Parts: sequence; C-alpha cells; structure tokens
Amino acid sequence: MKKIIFGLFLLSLVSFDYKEESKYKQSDRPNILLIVADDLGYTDLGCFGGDINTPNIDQLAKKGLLFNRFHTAPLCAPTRSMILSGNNNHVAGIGSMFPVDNTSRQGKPGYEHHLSDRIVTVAQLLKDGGYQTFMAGKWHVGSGSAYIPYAKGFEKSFALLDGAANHFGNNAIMENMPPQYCEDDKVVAFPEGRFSSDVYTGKMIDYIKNKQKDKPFFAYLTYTAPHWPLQVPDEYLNKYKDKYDMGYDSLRVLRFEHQKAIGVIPANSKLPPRLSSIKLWQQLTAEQKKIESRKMELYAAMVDNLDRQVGEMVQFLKDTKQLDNTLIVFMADNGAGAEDFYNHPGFGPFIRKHYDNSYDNMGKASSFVSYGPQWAQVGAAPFKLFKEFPTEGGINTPLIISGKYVKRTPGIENVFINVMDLAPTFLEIAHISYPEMYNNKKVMPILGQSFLSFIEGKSKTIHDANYVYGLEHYGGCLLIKGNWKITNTSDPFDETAFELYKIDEDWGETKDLSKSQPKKLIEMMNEWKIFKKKVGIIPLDKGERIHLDIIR
Ligand SMILES: [Ca+2]
Repeated sequence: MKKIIFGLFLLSLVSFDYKEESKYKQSDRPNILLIVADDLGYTDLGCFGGDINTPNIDQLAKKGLLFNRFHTAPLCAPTRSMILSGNNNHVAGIGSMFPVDNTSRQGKPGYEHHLSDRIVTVAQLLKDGGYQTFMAGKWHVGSGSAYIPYAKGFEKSFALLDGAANHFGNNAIMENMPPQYCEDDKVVAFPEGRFSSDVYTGKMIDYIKNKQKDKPFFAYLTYTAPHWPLQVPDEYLNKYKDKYDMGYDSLRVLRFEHQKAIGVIPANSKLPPRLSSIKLWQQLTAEQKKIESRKMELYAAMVDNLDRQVGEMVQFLKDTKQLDNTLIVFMADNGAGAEDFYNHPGFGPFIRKHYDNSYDNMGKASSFVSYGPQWAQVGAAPFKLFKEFPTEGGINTPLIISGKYVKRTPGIENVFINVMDLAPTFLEIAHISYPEMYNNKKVMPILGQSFLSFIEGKSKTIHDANYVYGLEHYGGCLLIKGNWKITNTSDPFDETAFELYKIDEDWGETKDLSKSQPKKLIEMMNEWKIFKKKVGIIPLDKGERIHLDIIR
C-alpha cells in the first residue's frame, strides 16, 4: 500500500460561520444520502414502469417523489462534476470526459479533466460547515492526488477513480490500465473476489457507524452497477433466467406501454422509431436469441442486486434510528449505456484476449458482457437514443427524492429539475451559503437552484418558464428553455446542424421543427450563444469526431 504524496492543501476559508453551527440542533441539519446508479435506464425500475424486481427503490418512490423530467449530462464524468459543484461541467473542469490532446481545447480552462478550482465541491462546504462527509463508489472526476475524494472534501472514502472496472477484482479492462482505487489518501487494491456493490454498501455503512455522534452526515454512494461489464454474484446468475425470451423489440413496447399506463409518461406519448441499424429480433437465429436474452437477464439481475443494496442502506438507517432525519436522493447518472467494448475495434482485442464471453461464462468475473444499443433502446424507450447523446435518451434519467423534508403528496412530479440543483439544495438544508471566494481564490457562482421549497410543498415549480438548461460534451449540444429544446448530434461536428423540438408534446424528439419554426430556432440559437460564452465552451475543431463508435 503506498501513500499518495499530496500537494499542499490550504486551510479552507468558507462563508460558513462556525458560531452559526451551534445555533442548529442536529435535527435541524439532517443527514443527506445521495445514491447514484451508473447507466441505469429510464424504464428499468418498477416504479418507472419496468419489469425488474426493485421493491426497495419503489418504496422510496411510494413514500416520496418520482421525477420524470430529471436532466443530467449524457455521460458519467460530466454528470458527477455537476453533482459535486452545482455548476456546469465546463465550469467544473469536465468539458470533456475523454482526453482532448492535440485539439485546440487542450490545456484550456474547462478541459482540465479533473474538478477545477473555479468551483468548491458541496462535500467540501458541508465538511467545513460541520457535516461528516463520506464517499463510496465511482469517482471519475480526477485521479491525481490533488483531485481524489479525500482532496475534494470527503473525510472518508473508498473510490474507483476510473469510469468502469471489473466488478470482482483488479483485472484490467483496458490495456496497460489497471484499475485505480483509493481509500482516503492511500492507493489501495479492490478486495479481490468481492462484488463491487457489496463493497461500496459495506464501506458506507462502516463510515456512518463510526461517525461522530453529534454531527450529521453527507453520504455520496455511487455504485458502478449496472454499468458494464455485466457481472453478478453467483446467486444472481440465474435469477432472471428465461425472462427476456420475448426479445428487445417486444420488451421495448411493453415497457413503453406500461409507463403510459402508470402515468410516468404522458398517455399520448409516441414511441420513437426503433434504430434501423439493429436487427429485428425475429431475424435473429435461435443461437443469437439465446445469447441476447442472456445479456438482458444479467443486466436485470444487476439492477435487482442494486435494489437490494439500497434496501440494505435504508434498513441500516432505520435500525440505527437515523432514517427519519435523512433526506434520501436516488438518481441515475445518464441514460442507458449502449457501448459494447467487447466488440469495439479499439478496446475489443484486449478484452477478447483476457475475458471469455462463452455462453456458460457470461455474467461471471471472467466475462465482459454489455447489452449494447439493442437493449439500451429498451432502457431509454420513450426517448431517442441513449447514453453519450444529448437527446432525451442520454440525459433524462430516474430521480427519486424521499425522506426528511418531503412534504408534498407522494407521486409523479412532471417538473423540470436538473443535476445542478442537488448541491444548492443540500447547502440550503445545511444552512450553508456558497462562497464567492475559496482558498483566497474567486469561484464562479453556483448555477443550480435549490428545490427545497418544492419538495416541502411551498412552491409549485423549481425553475421558471424562462430558465435555460444548456449542456455540451464533446460536440454533443443541447439547450432547453421552457418546453423547447435544441440539440446537435452531428458527427463530425457542424454548428449549423441544430434541431428544434417541442419536448412537452414530443418526448421522443421525433419531429424536428427547425425548418417550420425558424423564429423559435433563432431565439434558441441566441440563447445557445449566450450560454456557450457563459460557461466557456470551445467548439470541436473542424472535422473532429467523437472517438467512441456506437451504432445509432
Ligand atoms: Ca454512467
């Protein structure tokens, strides 16, 4: 175990007044548990109309609020930078999750590839303000010693610094890139043979068990499930056996119809066309069907296990009489993941050499299964495309808020809310204001808005009708204002290729109105120019393409 050598950390100077702290009783400053699922689809959870057994998460929704218009970034790292900062991913330093070497963006602010010093993390502010701050799971927003959870406000942490890893150990999933884990300020290895989600739940429970009694906690629990490789503990391997023999085309329709029936999506929603690049289920051979069904069985088992973990956390809080004083937020970081690295031209050769995807081995630690775009479009059913894309399929993800402060009648909330709203809400709950200066350096004002008064039932909405939500990641662009949205999925990037949608009527982004509503397009493009400047987006170079090859 080698010690990470840290740079100098200046003592923090925050706007929080320590004399203020004593003013609040513990009950006035509740615990905050933020659970993040990785690549969980919009249609997977039972409460969102899915068929996977998720009673514990459903119970949170039953007692709390289910948001059907929660917006994140289309990928893991930018979303996580926005969670932690309450700001845009460019301001937070993750303008790109992929390296931008040899482009005009290299070395520029916004493209640091780790959390920037233009923001202060919500964990840091909560810690400075008297909370105990814990993190277990995937970090993905910086791996240098000055950028790991320990350096960004978490007192205790056990973190995977990369975007993905083997769920059972330290076998690399990319050439010359062993997984990077840290525990507090030390480099550690993953406990070989244990399952990722079990390890993260166990660590978090330990942290809370051993915390100082007089302090509330902020727990950031970021599972790597159900992100590929689809691997599950042995007792889960056959839990969904034969459940998906109807195939991806039928399941997509079934889930979509069920979402309409239970009111998660409007009753008049139209299912966007299926991807023509994907073979019709009925055209697959019996052998192909068997393998495809197996992929979804494993994915479902992984989601089922994730639900068990959530149940364990909630039960622990209940048993230790902390549940009533805890705000619980459950969210997914982006849309369903369509990547299939096993069959990827760049990543595939290494993975195929070291992992065995033969049928009987699928789902075990030595396999590397992904469910691909064919099943990802099931997970994203009411929406167009999936993870990586700025369409709703990439960015409209499950959010459930439950527990302390939720005083609205439980149910489905059709209000616009986004990932930057979490940090300001947590700060408001803790009576902490976001500073203008931190460590003698000016920081950018927070961009999210607190939803505390909304969940308390004191206000009808979170953002007003003119609120603008913009986002850019590696050339994928979107901007939402009220019920309108512009988006750009051109590749190579073309700044004149924005499409226009009225998303309250067209959740699936099926009718591009950019030609028929030119005035609206101009208005939205003007907003885009303002937004681009505000957060410091540098466009892709001429002809530059995103480098992940996903079928669409
Ligand atoms: Ca993710």
